[in-house]
Formats: sequence, structure tokens, C-alpha cells
Amino acid sequence: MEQFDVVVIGAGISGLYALHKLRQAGLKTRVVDAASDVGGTWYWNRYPGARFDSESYSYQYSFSRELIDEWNWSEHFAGQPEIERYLQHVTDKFDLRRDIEFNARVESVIFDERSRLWNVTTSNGLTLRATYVIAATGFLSAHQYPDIPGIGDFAGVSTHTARWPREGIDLRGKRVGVIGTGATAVQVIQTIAPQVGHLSVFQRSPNWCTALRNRPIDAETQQALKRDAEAIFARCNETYAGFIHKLDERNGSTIDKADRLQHYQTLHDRGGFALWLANYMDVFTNREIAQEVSDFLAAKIRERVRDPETAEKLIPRDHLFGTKRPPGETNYYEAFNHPHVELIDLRETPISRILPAGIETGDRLHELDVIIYATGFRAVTGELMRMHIVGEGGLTLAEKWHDGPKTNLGVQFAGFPNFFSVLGPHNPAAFCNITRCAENNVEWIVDCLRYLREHGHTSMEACPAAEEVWTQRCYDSAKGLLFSEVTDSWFFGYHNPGGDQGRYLIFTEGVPAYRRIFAETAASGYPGFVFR
Ligand code: NA7
Repeated sequence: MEQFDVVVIGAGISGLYALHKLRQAGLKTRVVDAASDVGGTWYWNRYPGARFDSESYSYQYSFSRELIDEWNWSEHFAGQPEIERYLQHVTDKFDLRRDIEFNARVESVIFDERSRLWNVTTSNGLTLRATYVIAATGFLSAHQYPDIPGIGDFAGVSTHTARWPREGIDLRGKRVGVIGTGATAVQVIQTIAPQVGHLSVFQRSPNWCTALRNRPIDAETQQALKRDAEAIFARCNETYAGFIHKLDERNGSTIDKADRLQHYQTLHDRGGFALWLANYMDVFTNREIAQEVSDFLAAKIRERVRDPETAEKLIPRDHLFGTKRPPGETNYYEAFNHPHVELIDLRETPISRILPAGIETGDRLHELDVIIYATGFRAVTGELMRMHIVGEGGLTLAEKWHDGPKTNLGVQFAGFPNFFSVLGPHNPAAFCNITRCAENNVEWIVDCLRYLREHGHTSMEACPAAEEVWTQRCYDSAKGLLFSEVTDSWFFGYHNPGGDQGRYLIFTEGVPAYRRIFAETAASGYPGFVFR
């Protein structure tokens, strides 16, 4: 059995960077991943239309000037194939592949109290021993199929978007059904609508979408983006959610209505998350402002969708704009103007079952050749809960978290010494530009390991009292924000089985606050953590 200083679970954005940093720190590291190649989210989610909702140049790694200079993003919001190529390029450039074990899904991570080492076993029969484990497993990686009777009976082709086959699926001229209308479904629907023979969109809840406004990056902009890269990253680290969009420090309630409406139009024209994250501060707290932005978008939907009945169905009534992460769209609403695209409102006629020939809603059968499940993930805790993680005294993580996750700073859990989590529950990740938060998390964890070594400590774990305080602080961070009232979102573990449901899973005091807390904790010798 080979022994390592660190086993990193996951070769996505976080895991790749962790490997690079751990090597620099002189730690013998092995990364394990279930996939056959690097990429994580960008390996698995290869469905048609998959792309960034962060601006490409704000999402890329910041740690190497050479990498920034040599990589040219072709679009403001790059698509999955380009992102995957980028991550492969990073892997090759920093010679990471030789320390990654592919096709190895982690099944168990068990703490051995005698040796005080972790034993990590994988689906391909490996057992790795390590002093430290870093779970870089992502917070939207445990994909979920809906619980619908007959789901295995369908005679055609079906897939979850997060398991889209590498060889693709030929959808041309086919009768296709998409279940879900979240960010993933929006990307799929707007992309495949012009190709398919017939498209049935099964919608339970519509979402407020923002206009993506994707476009190619011209040569001049390319140069400017490279020149300004450090400033772009610095700006992201100072904004609430780590994006280049900075909240307007004015409250909308203090501005004239005409000026407000003009401002919404300007942000809508800018695209991406501008309407969400560069809007007035009080869009997250003031019901009237959030309602006004919702009305602004509803008017756009009515303008763009020809059939008034369909337009009304695409307008959310159960939540205000900004209270869920908004999908970025390009011609999504126009897709419903094609005569062969049909919207099925599951609130009116729920899916009763899946039959070999298609999907039945009420007493109507929608005959299909392909079913696409864009039904999301067991969010934030999903992959951690899927693995059999056993800490001190035989305590499993599933037992510890039966009533929702408990963490200190979102990185460590009491009873699980030397186990670290990147972008897990209770950090801003779900509300963050991922790479910005991943780099910050990874650097902090690698610094912890350096600190341990330099101070002759053998282990570090969260202190239970600090964990209670941090967990409560995460719940409190949503208080006063409108999205604390919308509990049927993945921020609240809505699609998760068990104790997560209704528990707020994220730290939402903002990225700058999180970075500050991290820095202060490290500078003052890690209060809230126990060392041996
Ligand atoms: P989401 O945002 O969780 O969306 C999942 C969608 O699937 C959503 O529309 C759900 O409707 C729908 N869903 C889930 N279960 C069912 C059943 N049983 N029947 C019908 N519809 C169902 O996941 P995405 O992959 O789209 O996006 C995740 C994040 O990835 C996104 O925020 C971006 O940051 C990137 P519901 O809303 O629950 O009524």
C-alpha cells in the first residue's frame, strides 16, 4: 500500500491547483478521480451548450503569468470544449498528470486511529494511505435523477446532462424531452431547439434568466485582458461574489424610478451576471427593488415570446429576481417561438410516469426518442455524503451531518483530523466565481499544512465549539437577504435527501469577508482549530 503525505480527491479546478501547490510545498501527493481525464465539472458536463457563466478571463487560474499570456480565450463566456482544452493544457504545462490516478472513484475514506493515517479506497481496487486528505470534489458533482415512476422503462436514449456521453448524442430531427429549467436546461434548450425534430420542455419552476451577451474576444481586447489580468483578479477578490461585477453601493430606493429603469437596461445590455451582481445593493434586501427588476425581466419575456400563454408560464411567480442563481441565456425565450418547441407546465400537469414510449403527464403521452434529465445535483454536500467517510471513533460524516453539515470555516469538520474540504458547505463557493474561491481555499489549506510541519504538529481539526459558531454564522449570513425566504433552491439543499433540506449551506457575508477571516485566522495561529 503506497503512502502519501496528501491524497486529493478530484482532478477538477480545485484538485489540479491543489496538486500544483502541494508539490511546491514539497508534499508527496496523489490525486484520484473517477473520470478518465482531468476537468471535474468540465469533464462531466459536456452537454450541448455547456459554457461559463463567469467571464472567461475572470474564471481562469491566476497563479501563472506565463499561462495567462499563452492562453487565448476565444469568447467572453467560453464553451465546455474550450474549457476542457484549457484544463488539459494546464495539466500538461505543469506536468500534473503523472500524479493523478484516473478511473478511480473514491468509495471510502477511513481514519485509522492507530497510525493516525487515512485509508482511501477506490472503485478500481486501490488503497492509498495518507496523512492528509483534501476533498476537492466540487459542490455540484453528485448528479441526481428525479424520483419518477418508470424511469428505467424508457425505450429510447436517455441521459443526465452531467453524464453526457463523450461521443455525443445525435439529436437531429429527433423527438426530445428535457426535464428541468435550471441553468443547465436553459443552456441545453437554447442550443438544441434549432436542431431537433420536436422539443418538449418539462418545466416545474421557471427561473429569472439574465442575458449572457456572449461574443468573440477580438485581438485588441485579448491583449488588454492579458495586460490587465492582475487587476481583474484583484477586482474579483474585492467583489461580493468574486465576479468582475461589483454591486452598486447605492440603494435603489434612493434613486429616481426612471434612472433605476435605465440602470437595469444598461446592466441587461452589459450581460452575464451584471443585472444580478452589479445592481443596487438593496436588490438582495428590498422587496420593491427586487420586484421592479423582476417586472423589468417579465416585460422582456412578454416582448420576446410570441404566444402570450407560453410567455406567462415562463415568468416565475414563486420567487423574486436574484433569490436564486439566475441562468444566463442566449435566445432561450426565442426557442419557444419555434412551432416544434412545446412548454409543458408540470405545475398544471405533473409527470405521472415514464413509459417505454415517452413521458406521461396527466393522461397525455409525450412520445419521445430522447429524454434529457437536466435535474441538477445533490448540491454542496452531495459528493462528500456519497463517499463513506469515517473519522475518529468510527463516526461517519453521514452520521455527523444527519441534521445538516457542520464545519469550521467550511474547510474542516470536528472528529475528522487532517481532512480538509475545498468549496464544500459553509464557504461562499456556490455564490462565487469558482476559480477565485478555489485558489483562495487551496492556498489556505496548503498554508495550514506548512504551518503544521513547521510547528511540529501531526494533526489539525476543527474545534467543536468553533464549528457551532461558524455553522450558525452561515445561517445568519442569509438573514435579511431575500433569498433566505426562497428555500426551494439548491442553496438550501432543496433537492438533497435527508437533513440538508431547509439548511442554508453557504456562507454569504461575501468573498472579501471570507478572505479576511481566512487571513486573520492564519495570522493569529488558527484559533478554532485543535492541533496535536
Ligand atoms: P438546478 O438549478 O438545480 O435545476 C434543476 C432543474 O431540474 C430545476 O428546474 C428543477 O425544478 C428541475 N427538477 C428537479 N427535479 C425535478 C422533478 N422531479 N421533476 C421536474 N423537474 C425537476 O440544476 P442545474 O444543473 O440547472 O444548475 C445548477 C447550477 O449549475 C446552476 O445554478 C449554475 O451555477 C451551474 P425545480 O426548480 O426544483 O422546480
